[in-house]
Amino acid sequence: MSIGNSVTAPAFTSDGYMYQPEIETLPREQLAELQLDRLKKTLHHAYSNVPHFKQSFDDTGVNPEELHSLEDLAKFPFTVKTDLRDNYPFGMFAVPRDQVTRVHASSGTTGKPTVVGYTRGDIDRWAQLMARSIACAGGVPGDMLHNAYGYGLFTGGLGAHYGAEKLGCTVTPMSGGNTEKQNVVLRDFGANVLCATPSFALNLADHAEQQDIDLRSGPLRIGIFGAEPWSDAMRAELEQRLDIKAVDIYGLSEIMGPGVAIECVEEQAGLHGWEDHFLFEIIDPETEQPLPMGETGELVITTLTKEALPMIRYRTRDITRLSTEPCSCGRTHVRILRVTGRNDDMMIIRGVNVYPSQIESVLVGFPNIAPHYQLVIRRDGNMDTLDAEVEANPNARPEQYPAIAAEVTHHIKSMVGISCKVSIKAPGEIPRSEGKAVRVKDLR
Ligand code: DLL
Repeated sequence: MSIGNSVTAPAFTSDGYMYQPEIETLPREQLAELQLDRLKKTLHHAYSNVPHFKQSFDDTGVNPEELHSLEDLAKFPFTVKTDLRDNYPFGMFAVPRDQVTRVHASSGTTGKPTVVGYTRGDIDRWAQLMARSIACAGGVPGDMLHNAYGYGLFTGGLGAHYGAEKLGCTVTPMSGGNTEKQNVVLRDFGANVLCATPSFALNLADHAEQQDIDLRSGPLRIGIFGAEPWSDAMRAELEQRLDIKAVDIYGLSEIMGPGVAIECVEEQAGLHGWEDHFLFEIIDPETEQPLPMGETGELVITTLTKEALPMIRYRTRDITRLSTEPCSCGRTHVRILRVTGRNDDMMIIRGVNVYPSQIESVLVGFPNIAPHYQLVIRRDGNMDTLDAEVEANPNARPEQYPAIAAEVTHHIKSMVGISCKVSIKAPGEIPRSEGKAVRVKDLR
């Protein structure tokens, strides 16, 4: 397939409907053959069309021609989040901008977001993978699906939406927020499937009780929860309070969005990572060497079918381990065990990714504020809250503090997208570091 004048994209088939049990249960050797074929195409595509990849491959002394086995991928350089920032906004795209059907964005480590793009084919494959994921969670065509993932630059809303439509569900595009209205709609529309962050789902359950809405006795069967870490204890609580099966879904914008991996409803024990579209590795984050199957480390993902934004060995910063133990559902695709944390300082507050450095870059713009701050994360009921304690500049008068706090709150909301309670402290009140500054206190 030829895209534009000089750019060639590999012809990844975009076969109509999603549910392809033969792909999901393909013997692992055949899966590996498919991966190798697609990996070769992806490396060529990235090297020929993205200056960043040409440069980084050349600097490392590797060439796509030198990849003969999946193991050879370990010779290729990693891609990290700052590579996207350095090529902001569209410099990592492997197709001309006018071939990009949609963009999304996630938090960058500074004020600049990380921009990702999709061709029409990418959007179609994403919808298929999300449809496959919903089916893996137990959703069926005809289900009423209430989508409480945020619509907008975040990939959650539209990602789940297109997949649900592809599967043949009736979608309620609720987006986030409006807790009480959500519960009324959930009940009145008779949702069978709820897509939300787990913390928001718990919040919905809390409010339902206060609203005297009984979600347990309705037709709700399945919760598809992700975008933030959660635990088996939370699963048990959600399943009990909503009378559902709750499954974990994983994804990240740089790779695609939701639908990179999901638990099957049969076992609910580890997320099947869709290996016909992605290649998963675990590395030791210190030595950066691949670790054997089963060991815990950082998840690294290579895309195998992305046209607009191929990603080679993307360091997710997510800590987990993989398993190829057979699953009772019959799917052969690798299982990614629960992502329990990250090895960088990204916080996830009510499903929104936030780096302390993003807040800092807002604070430095204010003349009345000193460069001393602390972020405190608490759990209020089932929702996370973020407080910023910020020190005033000695020139600011105490009677000005409330106005400064209001202005900073407003800027953080509009620049970072998170509601954060700001309190202004007198000079000297924020504890000074005796080494590495402790910017974040997580009291959850
Ligand atoms: O959170 C995509 C998504 C939307 C996934 C809806 C699932 C459902 P980003 O905003 O780019 O994309 O954030 C990606 O969120 O690297 C993890 O640190 C974290 N994350 C996502 N899913 C899970 C999960 C979406 N199930 C980052 N468990 C990732 C733990 C998760 N962490």
